Amino acid sequence: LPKPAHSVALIGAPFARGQRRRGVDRGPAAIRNAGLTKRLAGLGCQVYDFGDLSFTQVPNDELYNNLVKYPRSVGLASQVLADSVSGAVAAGHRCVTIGGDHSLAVGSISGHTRQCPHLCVIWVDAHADINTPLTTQSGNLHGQPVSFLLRELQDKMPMLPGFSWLKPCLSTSDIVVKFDSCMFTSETAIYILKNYGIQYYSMRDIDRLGIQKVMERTFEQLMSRRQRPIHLSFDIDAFDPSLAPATGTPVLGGLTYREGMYITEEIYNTGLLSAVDLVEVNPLLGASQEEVNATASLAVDVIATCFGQTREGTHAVLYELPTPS
Ligand code: 4U7
Ligand code: MN
Ligand code: MN
Ligand code: MN
Repeated sequence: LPKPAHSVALIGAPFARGQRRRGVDRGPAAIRNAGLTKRLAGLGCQVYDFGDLSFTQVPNDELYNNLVKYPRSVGLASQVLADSVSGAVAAGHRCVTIGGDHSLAVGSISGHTRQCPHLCVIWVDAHADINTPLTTQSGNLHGQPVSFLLRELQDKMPMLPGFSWLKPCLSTSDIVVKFDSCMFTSETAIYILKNYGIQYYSMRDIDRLGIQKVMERTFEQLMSRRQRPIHLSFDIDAFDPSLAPATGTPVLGGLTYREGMYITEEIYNTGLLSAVDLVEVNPLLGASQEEVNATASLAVDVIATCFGQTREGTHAVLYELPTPS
């Protein structure tokens, strides 16, 4: 039987203060322009577009530790998003958050856990985003959201201004990270993932095991004891830059289109997807309009596949082949 049609809340989060490059706050508009609502409606979803959140710039938002940027603005943005996601899920919708940079996941995931405390997280990204404010090299908070969410890391986390509202809401066993362990930027991430026993799959693991095995093992770990709502946090830079060029921190050797679609098809097939973030589309970073369009339409494909779009295509059930008269 076809799965019940979803009622889907769409939340635009035009936020860029988790990183340095201008333009990622225009991600929501680019993704909407690529036809997201129409595609979801075409899949039988009832779409409730909550519009774009308005994020106020906190004045005198000084660096933390002379390095971490815009902590108060980032903390406030996630606080606002948390309320919005919590409200949408409480109203019975699946929740789609379109970004904006990945610091927003602090808000979307913590807000989601208010309604679904036993949720699990699948993090798909070129990066593990698990730096702490004390290990970050860049000072950009879009590289740190996971560390704010994990209970086990809290003794390593300083109290950042703007984050006093946040309670860590995940255990290390509640999350599986798929990322490209590119040697330049991920040694700290690898250390943290290993040290805390966080399950992760690198692109090399995907090469060795294949995406089907990786997904099977992911669900085995996250769902073995019981079925639980899934929060998918998808950074468009998980894809190879040839597919998603308009993004701020591209990494060579990312997901193929087929791997990306397989991940989201499998998540749809569980029937347990409860919220998805699609972040880091930056329309100012495409070398051409074609590159921007390709990145935005890939983002739409990812989200549509989370809600039932299949590569076999969908056809009317009572389709009748025309016959020559
Ligand atoms: B994104 C980085 F060092 N790890 O901390 C950092 F490579 O949300 C990149 O995944 C973080 O795009 C990328 O700044 C954050 C860097
Ligand atoms: Mn990310
Ligand atoms: Mn990334
Ligand atoms: Mn990025």
